[in-house]
Amino acid sequence: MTSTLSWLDEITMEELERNPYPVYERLRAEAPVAFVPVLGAYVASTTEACRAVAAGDDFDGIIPPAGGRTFGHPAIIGVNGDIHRDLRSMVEPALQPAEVDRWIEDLVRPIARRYVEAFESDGRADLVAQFCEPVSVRSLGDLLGLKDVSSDKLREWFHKLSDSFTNAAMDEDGNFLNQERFDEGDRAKEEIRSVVDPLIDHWIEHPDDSAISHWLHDGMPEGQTRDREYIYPTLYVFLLGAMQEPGHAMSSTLAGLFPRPEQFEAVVDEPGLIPRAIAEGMRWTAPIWSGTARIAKRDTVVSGIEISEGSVVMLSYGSANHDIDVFDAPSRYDLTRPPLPHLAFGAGKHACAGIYFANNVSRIGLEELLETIPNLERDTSEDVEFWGWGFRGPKTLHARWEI
Ligand code: 261
Repeated sequence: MTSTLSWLDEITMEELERNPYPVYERLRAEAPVAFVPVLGAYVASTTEACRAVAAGDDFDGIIPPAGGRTFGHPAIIGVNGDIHRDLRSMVEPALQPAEVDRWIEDLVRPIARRYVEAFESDGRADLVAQFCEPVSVRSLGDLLGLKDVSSDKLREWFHKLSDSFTNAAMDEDGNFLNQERFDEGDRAKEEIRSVVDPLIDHWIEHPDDSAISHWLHDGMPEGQTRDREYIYPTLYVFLLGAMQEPGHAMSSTLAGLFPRPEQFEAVVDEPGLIPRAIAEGMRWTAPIWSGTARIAKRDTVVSGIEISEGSVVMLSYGSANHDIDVFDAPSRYDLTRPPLPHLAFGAGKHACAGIYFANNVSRIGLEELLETIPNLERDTSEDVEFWGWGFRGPKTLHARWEI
């Protein structure tokens, strides 16, 4: 497969991960669906193309190649039909708004308070490592039943799985260019299994209220449980994306607000604006920037581009959210822009199942942070470096305040 636009041949993984926006601005203008050789796949870059591919009848879900290499089969993001229905029915009960509302306050607020209290008298912190990531992993970790796995270990796992999942670079023959970038992910999975296998052994005999225990038992005939090999790929999906992304949502929102002191202060003064601030943060820097894909079930046309049966199309939602046809001055974080729907949670049958949970973790986290440290400011002696193509957010976010 070759591309018709020769500049596409020059695109590298490194430039996409450092800053995908210039390449994607050109893609949106010249080729809203285009084959990108280094990815060995098509990318959809506009709002229209992403919606058509994500939610259209001509496409099925498929896990991107490096994701499949990382998670194995059957991961919830890569299956369709009956298996997909069963896996959605397995994860969805705990994530329903009416269910989440019962325990989200009691789960997340003490966690957020504990992490902010640990540094509030320091006058400075890296909010990514000391707040956003720990609050994100501890909240989901406790929900899943991983209470005895430290937050640092859960952070290490999602970073290693993320690095493996996004190791997308391919040669012309469709072989991965950086085999060794999978190694750390493989070691993380071994460690995950050594920790989670004994927990599963326990839950099989002694069901409890943890989500993983429910995954094993719910909807199964009396005396039977889902096979652990069937559950693990979807557990890896959670241990990556669901662990990482509420943290990205919080850190990108803060990074967007910091250079706009009047908007930052408006949010501190009126915490009811926090959900709006988070929605704009996720519009501005979609945490799952280009992490999911579809496969064409038949020859089809998207945004005027012919796609043949079997083609894999990456959904670059982070680019769709910067589509000038939808968002005015898209690269600007602006709390006051018209609150149009964005694509950070995807669309179609594989749209995010955790929207309500993730938004509430992020909301409660930022409420606690801003209430405790209302005079928070970015530490301008340190840079803010956003990184990532598959998943994107600030690598660090140094802040200071008067104590
Ligand atoms: C919970 C969502 O997790 C993911 C979503 C898309 C790609 C990889 C993930 O782990």
